[in-house]
Amino acid sequence: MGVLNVTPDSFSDGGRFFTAEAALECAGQMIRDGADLLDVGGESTRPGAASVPIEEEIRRVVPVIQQLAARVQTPISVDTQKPEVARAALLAGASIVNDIAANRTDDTMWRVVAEFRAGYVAMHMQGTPQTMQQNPAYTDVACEVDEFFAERLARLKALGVRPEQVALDPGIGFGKTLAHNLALLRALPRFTRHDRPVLLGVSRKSFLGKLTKAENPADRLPGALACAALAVRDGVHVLRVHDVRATVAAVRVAEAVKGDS
Ligand code: 7PJ
Repeated sequence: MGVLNVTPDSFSDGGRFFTAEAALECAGQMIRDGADLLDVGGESTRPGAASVPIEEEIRRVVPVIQQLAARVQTPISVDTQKPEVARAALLAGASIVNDIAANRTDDTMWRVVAEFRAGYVAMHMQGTPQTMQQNPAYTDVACEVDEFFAERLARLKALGVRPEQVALDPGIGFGKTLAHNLALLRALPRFTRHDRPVLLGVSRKSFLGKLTKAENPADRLPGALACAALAVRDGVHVLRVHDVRATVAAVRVAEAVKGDS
C-alpha cells in the first residue's frame, strides 16, 4: 500500500505532493514500482497535528481520488477519521476506508462502510492523535490490541460490516512507546489468528529513528525494510509504505525465503 499524502504539512514528504497533478504523478510512479493499493490521506496524523475541517479534507482528497479512479485499476483507500470524508471518497471511487480512529465509540463511520460494502482497515490507537503520545500505558499491549481486534470485528459484524471487508492493523506509533511498538512487532504472528489480513505501517516512523539514530524520516528506510522482511515472515499481508520500490524488493526476497512465491 503506497502512501499518497495530500496534506501541506505532511512530515514525511514535506508537502511535495500536495497538488492533484503532483499526487497523480507520484501515484503513477508507485504503481510502476509495484504498489497494489494506494492510500490517499488529506489530514496529517502525526502526534499533536491540528485536525483539518471536513470541507477542507474533502477538497484535498476527492479530486485526487476521482482522477486516480478514472485512470488506474489499483484499488484506492482513503486515510480518514471522518465519516463524511469517507463517504465523499467512496463516491469519488475509493473502495477502502483506512480508519486510524477505529477505537471510536460512535458508529457513523461503520454504517458508511456497511452501506458502500467498502473495505475497512481497523487500526488500533490509544487516545487521539492530539493526545496519544502523552503517556501511553498498557498492562500487556499485545494482548490488549488482540482483544481490540476481536471486539471490533464483532461490533462491525453487528452493524452489517462482514469480516471479509476488514483488515486489522496494530497501529504502530499511535499511542505507543518504543517498547510497545517492539512488543507489537514481536506479536505479529498472533494477530493472524482472526483470519483477517493484517496491515502494518512502520514506514519512516519515529521509533525507527530512535533505534537507528535517524532524525530525518527519509533516513529511516533501512530500518523499515528490516521490519518489512520480518513482517512478511510473520504473515502480515499489507505494508503501508512511502518507499514502494525498495519495499517491494525486500518483500520479494522475504517471500522467496519463506517459500510463498
Ligand atoms: C498508519 C496509517 C498506520 C494505517 C498513518 C505515518 C502516520 N494508517 N496512517 N496504519 N499511519 N492503517 O504514516 O507515519 O500505521 S499516518
